[in-house]
Amino acid sequence: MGTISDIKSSAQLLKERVDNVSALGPEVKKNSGGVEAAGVQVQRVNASLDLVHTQILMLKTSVENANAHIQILTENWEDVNHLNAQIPGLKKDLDKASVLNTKVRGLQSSLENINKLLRQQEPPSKPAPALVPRRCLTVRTAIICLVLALAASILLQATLYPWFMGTISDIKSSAQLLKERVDNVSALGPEVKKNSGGVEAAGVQVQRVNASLDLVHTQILMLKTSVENANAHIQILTENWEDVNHLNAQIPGLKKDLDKASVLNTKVRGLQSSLENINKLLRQQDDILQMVSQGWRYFQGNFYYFSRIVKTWYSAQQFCLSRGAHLTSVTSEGEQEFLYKTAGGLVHWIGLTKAGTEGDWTWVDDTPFDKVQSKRFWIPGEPNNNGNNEHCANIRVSSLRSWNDAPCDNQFLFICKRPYISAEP
Ligand code: 2F8
Ligand code: CA
Repeated sequence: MGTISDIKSSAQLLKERVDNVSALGPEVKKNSGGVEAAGVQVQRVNASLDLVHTQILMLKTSVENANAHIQILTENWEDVNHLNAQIPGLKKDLDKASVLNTKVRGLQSSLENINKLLRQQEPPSKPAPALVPRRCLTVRTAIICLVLALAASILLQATLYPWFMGTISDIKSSAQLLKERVDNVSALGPEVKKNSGGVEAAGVQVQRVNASLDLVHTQILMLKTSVENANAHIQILTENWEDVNHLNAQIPGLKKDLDKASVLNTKVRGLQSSLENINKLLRQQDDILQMVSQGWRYFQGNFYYFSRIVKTWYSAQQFCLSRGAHLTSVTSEGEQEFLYKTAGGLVHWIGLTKAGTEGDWTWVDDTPFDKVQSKRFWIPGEPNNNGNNEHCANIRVSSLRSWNDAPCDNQFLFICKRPYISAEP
């Protein structure tokens, strides 16, 4: 019995472990589905990241181009600023040049006037020298002075003019250079505008990409959590599967033990069944003994009570009813034999009476009356309804053919019959 108990315990343990593993099956399936979905999502995220990476590279290139343009513009602006710084000096030089120019023009005008005067003062004919010696001296002095002034003017003009012209040329060159630089800067204006718009759009896209990356980061964290959960479950499952493998190794031995237990169980069940039958029979015997002790007789599944007092047919039936019985019916030759022999030749009422408009014979316990089969139990010549008042039947003699019809109000001994119904199914 100890071995069987051990086997049962082991089988129970095995069942619980298998149940645990089975219970985890849907969870594993679910997690497996989650991991697969996570894999698909990771692939999608990777594809998105590739796209984002490509966009970032393009943006980077755009930003580098913009930076290069900005660098060029910055340099040009520096040149412009440098030139702007020179403008006040150049303006001063221009003012000076303008003043000098005005002076030169004045000198030129004076020179032209002097020349004009000289041409007008030349004598058409030779004057007498003796008459105008002092006046001639004065004129000569004036001429010398004028010549000296003219020479000085020419000298000054010859000296200053190249410097003025050089300065003006420099100013013109600088102005031209400045103009070109300003033109370059103006030409770069739309490009700068365009690049500025591109940089702003790039900024917006970078913000969007950052938002997408935040979302992707959140999803990756969620996926990471799911994968960690799945791993934890897989760990548990792996441990359980190790237990299952260990238990599986014990199964052949357990099966042999179970076969032995099964054989023993069959034998025990047989013994139990026999024991139950014995108990049932004992209980039936006890019931029968109890009825017999109260004056009942047992025959083929029925108890019979043979009265010791006489009663009319109806009163006898009432008595039987009070004992859970009826006046007896007779349905077989064996029963008939049992009844007439036990009656011992004394007249006993039985449960046969006329009923209905036709007055057919009827069993009082509702057993169907078989007229043909019952013919053999009547005393020859009976039932004769003697005196036209015989509507109840009795066993009159100790013989197979023992029935006689008699007046129901006559008092005779009687026989009750009660089927034996076991208290158990
Ligand atoms: O001879 C048969 C005849 O015998 C008796 O009557 C004289 C019976 N009467 C009683 O038992 C009361 C008849 O029933 C029976 O038929
Ligand atoms: Ca009769």
